[in-house]
Amino acid sequence: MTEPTLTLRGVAIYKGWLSPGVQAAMVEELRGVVAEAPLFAPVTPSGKPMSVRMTAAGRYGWVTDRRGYRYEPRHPDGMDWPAIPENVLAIWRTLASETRLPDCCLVNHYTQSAKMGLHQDRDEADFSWPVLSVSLGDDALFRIGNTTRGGPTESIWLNSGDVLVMGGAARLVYHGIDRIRAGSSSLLRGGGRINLTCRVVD
Ligand code: MD6
Ligand code: FE
Repeated sequence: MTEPTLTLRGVAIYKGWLSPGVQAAMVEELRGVVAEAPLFAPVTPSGKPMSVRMTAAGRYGWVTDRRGYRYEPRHPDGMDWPAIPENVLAIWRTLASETRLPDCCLVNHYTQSAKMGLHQDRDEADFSWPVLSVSLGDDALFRIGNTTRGGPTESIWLNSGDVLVMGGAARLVYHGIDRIRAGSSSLLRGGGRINLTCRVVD
């Protein structure tokens, strides 16, 4: 059994899980993903532009636009989503499940001013599967709340190479990114942060 470095409100956090070499290899794999399925600027159902840019890999990608939040089998430009990178699947097998692989690896790109409001990941069919996330590049202040809106929250800085698993009673906790520490990592040419979230969708 692999023990997390710490558990915050039921969220398992594996600090420094990925070596610098694996992080660099993953960035190369992600360059391939983005070359096939370009980052796009999503809009919330109410019409508000999000500050992150997004793409995905796997059988499904998570998208949002005026028609709502949902999983789609194709990129908004019409192409299939690329395969989930092997280095990402390897982390999933070790920390999430060996019996089922994720259907979606959502890729979020943050510039220095980007953030993500408190939300639940709840567009999947079966919440018994965990969501696994990987942080690459600049540090991010991650906030974790409760399974209902409101109430106290706690925050932790996520660094490049950290992996987090949201499962069990913590599967539906509210969470978000308050800010990015620009220039804190040299992993990504041009700076910024990439967050990957892997999910079983249907
Ligand atoms: C981020 N993460 O780290 C945003 N969702 O940029 C998420 O929204 C997230 O880290 C579900 C599970 C783990 C996560
Ligand atoms: Fe999330």
